[in-house]
Amino acid sequence: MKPSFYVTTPIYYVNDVPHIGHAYTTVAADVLARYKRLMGYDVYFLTGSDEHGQKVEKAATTAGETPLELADRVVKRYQALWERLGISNNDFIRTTQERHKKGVSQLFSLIMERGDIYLGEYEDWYCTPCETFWPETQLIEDRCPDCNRPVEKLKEESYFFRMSKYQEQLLAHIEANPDFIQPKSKRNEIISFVKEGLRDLSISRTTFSWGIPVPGNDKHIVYVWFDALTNYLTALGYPDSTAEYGRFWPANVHLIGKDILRFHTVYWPTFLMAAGLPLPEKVFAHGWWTVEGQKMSKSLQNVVEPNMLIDKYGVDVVRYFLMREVPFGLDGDFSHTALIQRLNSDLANDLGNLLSRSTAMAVKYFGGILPAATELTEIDHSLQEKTSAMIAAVDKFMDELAFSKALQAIWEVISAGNKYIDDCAPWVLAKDPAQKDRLATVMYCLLESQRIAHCILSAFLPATTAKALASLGWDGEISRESLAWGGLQEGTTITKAEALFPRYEA
Ligand code: ME8
Repeated sequence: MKPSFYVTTPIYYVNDVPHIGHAYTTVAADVLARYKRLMGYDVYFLTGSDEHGQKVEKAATTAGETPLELADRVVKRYQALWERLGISNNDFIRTTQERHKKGVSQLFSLIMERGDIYLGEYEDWYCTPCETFWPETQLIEDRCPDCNRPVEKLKEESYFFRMSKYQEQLLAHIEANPDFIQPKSKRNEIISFVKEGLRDLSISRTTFSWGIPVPGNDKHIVYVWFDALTNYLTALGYPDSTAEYGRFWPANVHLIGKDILRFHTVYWPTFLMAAGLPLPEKVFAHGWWTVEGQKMSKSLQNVVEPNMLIDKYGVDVVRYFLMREVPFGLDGDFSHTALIQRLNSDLANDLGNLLSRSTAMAVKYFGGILPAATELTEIDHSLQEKTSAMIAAVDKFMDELAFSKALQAIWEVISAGNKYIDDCAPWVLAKDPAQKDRLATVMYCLLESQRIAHCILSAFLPATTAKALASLGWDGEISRESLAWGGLQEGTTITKAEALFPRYEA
């Protein structure tokens, strides 16, 4: 039986439309899901939308819609974008779905029955026009940080989660599982935060109504983060003991942005501990994208819209740029100049050019019929070994979610291919009939190395590699086995590849 692998993205708020930041996490999860599938895993890849809460309620009021009308409209934009980006999610969960609401009520009740949710009073600074509570530390000169109006101390009845009780257990878990929070810098940040002391957490609201009612007391709405985090369980069918739940929980990795690390590594694990459920294996927080050096924001009108990028450059260029430009875990900056540089140099010059040169030679010298390799010389062995070593390197990097390094490892083989052509000079061999066998071996090694590179690259650039593999005459299944040297068979039809990536001239 195949091993299982469960990867998730955050569920995105529907009060915003998708931008490059949302695309980033989702593409990363997709690359990982595709890679694991090709390596023989049974993958469950989940994404979705976070549709409850005050922010969505307010956005709907502003737009003159009901919250559900707003959600129905915006969720389509996410789903359409994921389709364009080639996202291969197995499921898309919306928190307004019955399956989700049922699971959230059940989890809330369960934790309450086990004694870790209690009714108490919440007291903090309240901004009436904004209907928002603020902790003292967030006030700006004693006023609301959003609207700058005066705030008042207010008490509200609230359900609390006994988070304080889990402080030591959580610390022990983080200590015992060094990979639970990644990258390491983020792990240290959370350890310090937990060590400062965990307070009980208010997990219900009475100041608005768009959400899931607290079981048995519908004056209260379940706190939006309790609601949202539970999606990772409800998508698998929780609370029912479905086959998916049994097979895929606990998740192998929650991919998130660093903005929501605390929710995923303090709140979520303690909720699960209180419910007696297993914790996810890993939470990986990636960095933040700025745009041309500035924070992305509606007011600066610099929000990078992924559809526009796809129209302008093509889907795989966007996927490649996001995964290659910035080491996963660090902050990065988006600029058209940097993207065009990657496109022209890595994709058009290196990858695309190698394939078109090689396939053109196969057509020219062998009528497009792949010859057999005869005896491999040192230079051929070296290309073969580089290709095989790349597979192992990529596997290690993918395990560390080092997407950029994985791509660099693949590009070493691409560069080696380009150098191999220059060193072997097939055009010289072609002039000498006595070198026919040598030329055949060179052609074989050159094309076989690229077949393997494109097979593994299919996790990153699925549309491009499908074209490349077609021109290499490879219609086999892309799997772990297909990464072994020797897959291309003598007699295979090779067709000259069109430029995979036209150069972009600004
Ligand atoms: O936080 N750079 O939803 P959200 C990189 N609904 N990634 C970015 C980004 C940027 N500039 N901006 C956004 C929520 N992201 C909750 C999540 S999960 C149970 C609930 C990405 O729509 C990144 O993945 O605000 C971040 O964590 C996520 O979008 C936040 O999306």
